[in-house]
Amino acid sequence: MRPVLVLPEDLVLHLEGHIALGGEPPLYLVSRPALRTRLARRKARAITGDPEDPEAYRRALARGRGPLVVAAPAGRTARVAAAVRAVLPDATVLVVGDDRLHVAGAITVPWSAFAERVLQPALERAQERTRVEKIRAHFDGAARILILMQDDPDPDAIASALALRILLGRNRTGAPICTFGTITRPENIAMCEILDIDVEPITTREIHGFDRVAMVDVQPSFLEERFVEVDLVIDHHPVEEPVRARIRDVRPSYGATSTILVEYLRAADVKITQRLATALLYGIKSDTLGLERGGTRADLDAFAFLYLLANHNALRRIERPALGEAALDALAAGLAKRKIVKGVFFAHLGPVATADLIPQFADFGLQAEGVEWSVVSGVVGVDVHVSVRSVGYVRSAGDVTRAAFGDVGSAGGHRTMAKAVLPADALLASGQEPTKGTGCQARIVERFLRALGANGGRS
Ligand SMILES: [Mn+2]
Repeated sequence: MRPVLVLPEDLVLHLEGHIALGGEPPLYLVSRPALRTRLARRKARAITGDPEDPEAYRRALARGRGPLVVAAPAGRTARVAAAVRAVLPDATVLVVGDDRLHVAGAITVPWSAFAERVLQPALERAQERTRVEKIRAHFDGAARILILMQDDPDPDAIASALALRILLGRNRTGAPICTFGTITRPENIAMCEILDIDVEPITTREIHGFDRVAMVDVQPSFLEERFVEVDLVIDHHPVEEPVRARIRDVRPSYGATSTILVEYLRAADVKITQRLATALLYGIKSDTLGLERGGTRADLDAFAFLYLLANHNALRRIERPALGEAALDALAAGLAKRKIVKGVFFAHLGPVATADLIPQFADFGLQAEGVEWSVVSGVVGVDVHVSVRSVGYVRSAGDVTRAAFGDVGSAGGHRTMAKAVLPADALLASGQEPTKGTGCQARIVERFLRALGANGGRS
């Protein structure tokens, strides 16, 4: 299985011994003595011979069993590769040549791959670097920088804010991470606690205490507050109104703002700590539903890069918030009274202390054997919350949920996840028959199955 690399002569000239295959320096077979001398000067092992002559390979093999690099004279690459295949039928052969090159039994690398895989990424990286330099220059010398997120910041915003602060070389005093609202989702609160990220509330008045304003994962027009001047906007949401900022980087094709920040950090050679990697990985994961929704090649690259650096124990603790006694009781009761009808898992949790228990349990419901849908409900104050999950290859969860509950309250969602919030009174009174004896769950089962239709929601 000796590896043999067939390269055009002039490329070998440029590489000058910079090839190590599997850590082993290769033996070069070249036809021109001048090239052999040049390689020898670089301490590379080289022999001369006609690369289409079997005798040359016999001599090469006599020098050991390591990898072989064959320098093919101009225009003879394909013939040389074919000769290698004939003399060494067991060898792994790789040929570099023009885009039409095809050699049976060999792997070919076309010249265009050099542009695509080497030049293009390097060019993109260089561009990101220039962008980072421009941003740093603009924020340089500012005493206090405001890093602002949306009103109920999500993991993508929080991670992006932290990354920007680090990119600018600031700390929590010099560049606080702020919101006009508060963080509500338990996972997001857990993220800040476990990763020690401080998110501070801010009022419109306090904005004047800052020299520069940067927004991440949000655009000025999305906020009610009006800004005289925004210095920087980094976001991936579609642009609704022209973004008014000194520097803007809005990439609607990206699945997460965190991905943009990862590209910045990598281009600027900023060390990404385990804590920052964990935050950014969670940011991309939650915004793209684990790369299932809206994730692009860029998100995938950033994800793979962060995956190796992140703390997966911390991530697990963030994604699965601790359940208290009351939550466990609600889940036990819901599980005991579950109903599985026509491939739909139904569970009603009754009054719950935190609304997020409902979607969490809905995810779990999908694991029941033979189930394609999970519909979990619970009472939050005067409302009934319904979380719907589907396996994905059935009708859109958003459509079915809207059809089932849209006339009673707000309902909607996307392909595999949907939600409805219904006033409990209206839900109970909404049946055509007298509602006596039928509680929330009966109404939900009846409505959902009707909306799903006779074929169980198969599209
Ligand atoms: Mn986002």
